[in-house]
Amino acid sequence: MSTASITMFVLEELDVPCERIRVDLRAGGTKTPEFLALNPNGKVPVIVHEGTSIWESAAITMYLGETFGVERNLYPAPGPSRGEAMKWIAWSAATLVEAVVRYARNTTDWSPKEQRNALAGEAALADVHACLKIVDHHLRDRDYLVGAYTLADTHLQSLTEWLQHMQIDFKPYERLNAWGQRVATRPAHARAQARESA
Ligand SMILES: N[C@@H](CCC(=O)N[C@@H](CS)C(=O)NCC(=O)O)C(=O)O
Repeated sequence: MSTASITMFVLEELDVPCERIRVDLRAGGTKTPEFLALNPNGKVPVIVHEGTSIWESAAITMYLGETFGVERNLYPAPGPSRGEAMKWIAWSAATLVEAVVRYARNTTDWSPKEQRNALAGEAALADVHACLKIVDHHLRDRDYLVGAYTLADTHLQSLTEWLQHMQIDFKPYERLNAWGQRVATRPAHARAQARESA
């Protein structure tokens, strides 16, 4: 499970032919000269399409959405709905992930003990819950983030599964939980999960 999972779920939904290359993060697979030539940040995910490398999971989801998703009814055509999809993808990758990473760095072995700060961890957890409350409220009168199911749902679902894995309490978010269950029934979701655990 890593940020690359998001791209894997997106590709599974789109069902476009592609070569997937597994990178061993613990063995320094993102720091080799070959990898750094594709992504100088030394992080997954990165995709190469028509000879161009694209990194940052949010940019990848949006790029794959506009390139392959519109004709498959998985990404809105240009216009306000497209803007909404981009809004949720960017928000997930920037605002929500920032709070979660801050929480993890202050409360888990993501950081050495001497760098952790319990109060900063508490504040970060409050920020994570504020984000989850926003999505839960948004889902009060709709089944998906933007009209019918889109790659914005794929992107956010991958992150919320990571949050659940991190033991963040989802009990207060009835609508978010119902949305998560709806998304999890998609065949592509099951295929991606099987691929991830293979
Ligand atoms: N903002 C980036 C974050 C990517 C990221 O942090 N990837 C981590 C895995 S979750 C990574 O590749 N870490 C390898 C390393 O730092 O060596 C994105 O959304 O794509």
